[in-house]
Amino acid sequence: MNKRFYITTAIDYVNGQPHLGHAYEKVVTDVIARSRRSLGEEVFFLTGLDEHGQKVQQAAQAEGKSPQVYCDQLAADWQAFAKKLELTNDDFVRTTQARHKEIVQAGLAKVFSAGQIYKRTYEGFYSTREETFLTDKDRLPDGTFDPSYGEVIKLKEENYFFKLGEQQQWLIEYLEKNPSFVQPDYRRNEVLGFLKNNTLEDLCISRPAARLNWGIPLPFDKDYVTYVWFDALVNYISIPASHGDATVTGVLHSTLHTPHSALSLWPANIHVIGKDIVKFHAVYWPIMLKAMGLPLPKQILVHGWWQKDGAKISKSTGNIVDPVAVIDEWGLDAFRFYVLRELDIGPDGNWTDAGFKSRYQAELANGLGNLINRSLSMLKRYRGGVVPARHDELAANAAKAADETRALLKQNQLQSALQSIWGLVTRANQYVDQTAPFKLAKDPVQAERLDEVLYNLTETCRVLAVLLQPFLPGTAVKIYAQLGLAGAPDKFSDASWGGLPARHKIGDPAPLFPRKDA
Ligand code: ME8
Repeated sequence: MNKRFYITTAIDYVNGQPHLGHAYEKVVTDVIARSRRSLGEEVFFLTGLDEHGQKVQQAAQAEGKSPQVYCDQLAADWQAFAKKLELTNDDFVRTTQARHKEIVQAGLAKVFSAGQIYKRTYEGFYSTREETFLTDKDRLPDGTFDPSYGEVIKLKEENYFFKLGEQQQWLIEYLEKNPSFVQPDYRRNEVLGFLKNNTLEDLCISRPAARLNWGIPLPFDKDYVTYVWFDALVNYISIPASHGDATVTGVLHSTLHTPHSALSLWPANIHVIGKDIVKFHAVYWPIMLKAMGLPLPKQILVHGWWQKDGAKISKSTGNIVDPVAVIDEWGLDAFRFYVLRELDIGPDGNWTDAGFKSRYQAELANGLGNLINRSLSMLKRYRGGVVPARHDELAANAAKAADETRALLKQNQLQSALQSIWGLVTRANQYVDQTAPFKLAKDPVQAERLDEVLYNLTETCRVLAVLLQPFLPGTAVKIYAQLGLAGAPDKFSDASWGGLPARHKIGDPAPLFPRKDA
């Protein structure tokens, strides 16, 4: 059994509806998953929901529902959202599932018996809104706490803590020896800086059930539930365990998997996350895994945050982008294209409606759409839709785009890969202008030259479908259908020049990205 290329997104808090940031992270992960499949790897792509915690408990109460009913209703919306984005996820985790809870408890039991979890009294400040303990270090210069913490109360409470103190040094060394563990580099440097300049305080991993009962009970003390991160992060291994992954089940026994469907998944190849949760993934998660006796993930890939019109996305101020509304108006691939082309994985991005429309018009409608439509329409008009003999005038351009795209996809450089693919789109559009097939068609002496030009254009359209498939899957399939080709353009090796045989008959051209001139 081969180990699969295992890639995950963060699991989203179930309170509220999905927004642009959630959509972006999922699309990025989907493109990486699709591109690895196209490159011939077996992939397992996991996404899902983080359903426990005080906020969910309170939101459910406010709506007069049980937390489980509340989660079930929202989970249906989030699963529909994953479909809307045409994600190719292989599973969808919900942290309220038995298969997840079992592994959270097994992990906690293991770390507890290894002496890494202990109980102590905490006395200090507590933010109910953020469900978090605060110290004097969290105070602003004027002595108050940031308003985002809401009401801060004094609290004295016994809780369970996970020992982190002794773990700092090996993690620093690990990060130094494994530069690709956290990417991009500047995020890795931030983590290293944090570890070198701070002493890690032990992590509180529980809440008393009397105060918060919407959580997974600690296996060694039923009066407590697991606090969010020891629950949420474990989804990355609980789902492999539920698929019989031997690395995880060898350490954390699972009774809930079907042995004949066993997959080999752990360690994850990539955890895709946003910049706000780097510390949890790059510091706490490796320490938790080591304490459980499991290998670390290969990479934590950190993306930036989207703003809209230069300001924070926020429901309360109404500064939002509703991905579903954008998709309904412009199509899924236009949405996927804009977020991937506009923002590299790493820096923060800024959504503007004008920027979106401008990329749609210039790059999709006038660039790609126009190329495919005029190339296929000319083949139809001048040659009855029948592909002429092979000719290689654009072969080197296509090979360059394919080679660059392959290399860039392997490095998760999605934005650069799109730039390279658009290099080919631009070159082919130029080629139409330079060779002017509409003029050649008027001169019978030029018939052979027209055949050459039409072959080059039609074959370039086919290569583009293959290169675009991970990014714009629907468009790629449409291009294939218009070319009269069966199946999906989902094997990168099909991008080699010359795939279209002479005398093949194409289908019917139709605009891919209708112009919207309003
Ligand atoms: O943090 N732009 O859930 P979450 C880009 N449940 N990405 C954004 C964003 C924005 N404006 N806003 C949020 C959680 N995100 C935890 C994770 S993982 C074991 C548990 C990203 O719903 C954010 O950075 O608040 C995170 O990666 C993801 O959306 C889910 O955020």
